[in-house]
Amino acid sequence: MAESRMSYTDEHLLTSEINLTNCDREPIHIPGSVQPYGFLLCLHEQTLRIVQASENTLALLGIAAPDLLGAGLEQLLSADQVEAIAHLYPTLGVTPKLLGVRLDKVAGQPFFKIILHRHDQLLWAEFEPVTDATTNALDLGQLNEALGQMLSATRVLEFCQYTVEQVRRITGFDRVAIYRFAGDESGEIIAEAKHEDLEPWLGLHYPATDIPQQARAMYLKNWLRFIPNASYVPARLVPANNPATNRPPDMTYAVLRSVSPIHLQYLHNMGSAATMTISLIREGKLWGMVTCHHRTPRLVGYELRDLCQFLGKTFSALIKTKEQYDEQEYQLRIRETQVHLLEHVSSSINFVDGLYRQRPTVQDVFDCGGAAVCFDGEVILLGNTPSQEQVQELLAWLQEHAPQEVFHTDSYVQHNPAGLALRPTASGILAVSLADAPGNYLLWFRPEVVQTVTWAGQNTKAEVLADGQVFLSPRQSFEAWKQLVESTSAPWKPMEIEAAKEIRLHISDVRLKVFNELQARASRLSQLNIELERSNDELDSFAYVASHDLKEPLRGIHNYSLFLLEDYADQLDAEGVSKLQTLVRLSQRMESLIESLLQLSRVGRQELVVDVIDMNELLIEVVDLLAPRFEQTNTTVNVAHPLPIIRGDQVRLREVFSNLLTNAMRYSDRPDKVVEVGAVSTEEAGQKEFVNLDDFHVFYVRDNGIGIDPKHHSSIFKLFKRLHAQDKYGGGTGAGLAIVKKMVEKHGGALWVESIKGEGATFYFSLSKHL
Ligand code: BLA
Repeated sequence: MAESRMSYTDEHLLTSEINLTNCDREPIHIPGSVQPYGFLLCLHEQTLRIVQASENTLALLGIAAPDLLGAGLEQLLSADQVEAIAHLYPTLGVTPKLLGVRLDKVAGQPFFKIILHRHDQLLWAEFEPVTDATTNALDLGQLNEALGQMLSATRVLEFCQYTVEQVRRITGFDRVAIYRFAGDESGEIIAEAKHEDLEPWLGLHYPATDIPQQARAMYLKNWLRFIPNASYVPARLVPANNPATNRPPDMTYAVLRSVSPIHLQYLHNMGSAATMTISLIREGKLWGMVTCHHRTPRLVGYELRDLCQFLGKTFSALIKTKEQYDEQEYQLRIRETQVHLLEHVSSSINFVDGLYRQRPTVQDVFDCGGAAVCFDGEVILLGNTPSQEQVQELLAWLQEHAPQEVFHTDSYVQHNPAGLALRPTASGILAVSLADAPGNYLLWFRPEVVQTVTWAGQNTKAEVLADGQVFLSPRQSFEAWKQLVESTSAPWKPMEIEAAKEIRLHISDVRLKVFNELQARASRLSQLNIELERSNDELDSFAYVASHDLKEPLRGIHNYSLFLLEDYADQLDAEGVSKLQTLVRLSQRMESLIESLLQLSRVGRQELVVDVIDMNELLIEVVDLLAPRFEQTNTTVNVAHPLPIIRGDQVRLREVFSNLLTNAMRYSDRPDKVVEVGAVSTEEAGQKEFVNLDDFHVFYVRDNGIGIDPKHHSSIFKLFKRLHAQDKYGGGTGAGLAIVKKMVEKHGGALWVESIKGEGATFYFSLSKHL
């Protein structure tokens, strides 16, 4: 074999030089020999003369290879058969075409299948004998059944299981398995159908090196690799080089291509005498392989292999949808758990409780070993996790080095050497920060893959070959792989990271809601408190006034005066009657005082009915309503239109204006009373210290009346506060301004006065713009 590669030693390695570290460089596409269960003829592409033949033609045909060189196919085939090949020839490429032939011209085994393809300037004719030993039954019914079952699967594992069962049923191999590659190209047996005597391989992992790169590349081009007898003696090509190119021909597409000796040794170690491997390809990448093994040599006919290849291609076309189904299912599971979890979070008084006190907990959301809820200095551990102390250290590290909202790694030790101690439980970490407050995190942990993987042949000893080289054994492979994946967990899927982000958002939403609610409650409470205080004040005054000053005398005065007027009027003089009448009037006045009180308490209790109000219209209405009294008192009312359109309670604001206007009209001695109404402009506001006009509308009612001494400016808004004799200036109850004040306050505003005694007064009130 070495001889056949003489001219290639510069570029390629010799078989004797191949070891564990350099298998990727073994030139397996140019082995210069074939597996001897068939023979190979390489014909010159143009002349169609045989330029190379495998040396086993002698064994299979009784003709020595050198004797075939220079001849055409007519040496072996009938004219019809040659004609048939000539017919196929123009359509030939790397995809093989099959021709069944009976070699009448030669002695020995008469039935052959010729597998034809064109590649590397040669026409390749590979002859496979069809013997009694060939498993060749091609049954369309079987195919139908196989496909039917495969198509009925929805999930990846189910699909794989059906596939291995069907391939085993069709081919009769002792063991049929599906070997799926991981991101690092190591692999795992995820489905298996086997003879009951065999040890199961299901779940075993093998390193990437077990199928070197160049072999993988070849299995992408060539969907089926068949080794019917792993203890064969290779049959060399004669001559070794293609005379036209002076190098060994590229056997990538040759089914008889001889196998790497190192792989044959591997098969031997596995106890396998025959294998057939079907590529499973997803979107141009080798997704996995169906590997078939037999304990004894096993010849599977070309058509049956073709059928298996067909199943492989069908599998390849469908695997994406099955994976998508699994992904969606996992996503759905995540979603469902997420929803339940968040329900707990929302319904718990303390949201942290919702994260771990009942199932599903945070840990249940993802496939992970454990989780931790870290909040306000407390760390709650769930499942398999690092210790409290270690998690605290991790939190400190996260705060310093991973300030982003979501941090994930499948190898924490690569970020922080101290992570080495955490690797059994937390090689992989997914962390979401919960709040601005430092140290608040949700953490998910994934263990080191090495801890979870069953390694093929983990316990077998390394073999030392005769030449002293340590032969790769599964044990060696494990060590090599272990170094590669040490401290690494299964990766976090993008959908998991997304879900973690969502959980984070939901939680902060919930917390925000709770916070807002608390705030709203707090402000409602403080509002209530203020109102309570106010109404307490008023209630106090009311209780006092009502019980001592009003209620008792009212009852007595009213009853007695009525009684006297009715029964003793004729016994009294005019003055007496008048006094009694005054008493009755007084009691009536008391009644109106009580009425005002009630009105005030109503204003305090009732909610505003907020509407959009055009203040221009509202004032026109108010002024219209009061017009007769204005006329009587010779009062001119000027409204400085335009007034703004605002939000507020129509009825209340009408009362506000009506009250203020009535006051303005009343408290004046002037014959020409003028009242001005308007809204404070930005300009005016700028000149004085006004409330912020961005948040408030400010209105004023200005009169040219008697004015108010500044010392009374705050007391005039108190209940029943009168500055003047009761019957002076129209004799109100003294509740008006208190009621106005209350209404304005209900609108989120304030009422105040600016005035100098004798020079008129301006009442201002503000109304919130955010009602
Ligand atoms: C090829 N290695 C292969 C193939 C498989 C495996 C399936 C395809 C050829 C075939 O059908 O046998 C590996 N087979 C497995 C694994 C399982 C299995 C993992 O059934 C699991 C149950 N192999 C090594 C190392 C080297 C190596 C260290 O373990 C290199 C030094 C080489 N493997 C190697 C080579 C081939 C190969 C060169 C290509 C064989 C060929 O097609 O010529």
